[in-house]
Amino acid sequence: MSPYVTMPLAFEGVPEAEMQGRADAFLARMRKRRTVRDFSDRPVPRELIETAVRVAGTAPSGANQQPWSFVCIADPQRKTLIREGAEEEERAFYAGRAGEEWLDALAHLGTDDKKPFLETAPWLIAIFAQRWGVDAEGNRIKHYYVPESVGIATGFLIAALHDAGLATLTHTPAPMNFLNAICGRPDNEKALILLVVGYPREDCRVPAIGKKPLEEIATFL
Ligand code: IYR
Repeated sequence: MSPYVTMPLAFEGVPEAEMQGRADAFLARMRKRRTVRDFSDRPVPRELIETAVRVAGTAPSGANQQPWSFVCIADPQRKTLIREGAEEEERAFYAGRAGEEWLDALAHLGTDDKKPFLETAPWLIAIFAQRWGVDAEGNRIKHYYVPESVGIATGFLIAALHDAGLATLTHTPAPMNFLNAICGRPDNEKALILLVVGYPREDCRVPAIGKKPLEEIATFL
């Protein structure tokens, strides 16, 4: 067990008169985020990706175990392998594995089993959850609240990439086991999300959908 050691909180407050303006500006910025499926091949500097992953790494996590691995892929050969693996799963999914109810729920998004963006977009970030940790002697270390922790970190990552001026797609080919071999990740890690990152293609269109209003998503007691 590690000892409990403290340090001063370097809390950077915001002057009260500026708080609502800051909150409104952040909302306006986040409202511009859209999930994109038509990517351009315009390159994105690695440093931008590194910075966004550093933001993800600031997320809170169960027991501060930070049970995540972000595999950032620009290598065209690996991207091709990922496209092949994903499209194989997606063909089965759209051909019936999903079931009618699920396919009905997706109809308004216009998705299908073709995933050319997995080769076109400059970066893929495969996000792995470390279901358990491994210590120096190879013993298993229990990890806590893993899906919650990785979900929060992924939210930070998507927000950081958007704020930097990039587009993303939260892609979830299922199952994603094929990613472990391509990304060289061990068995204790499970791929949760494949984030596609880049610029939208000039002629990119997105589904005409909106977000629920506050009244529908929040209750104040
Ligand atoms: N993984 C498939 C299907 C899919 C599922 C959900 I839930 C979505 O919101 C979107 C797509 C695909 O990527 O096409």
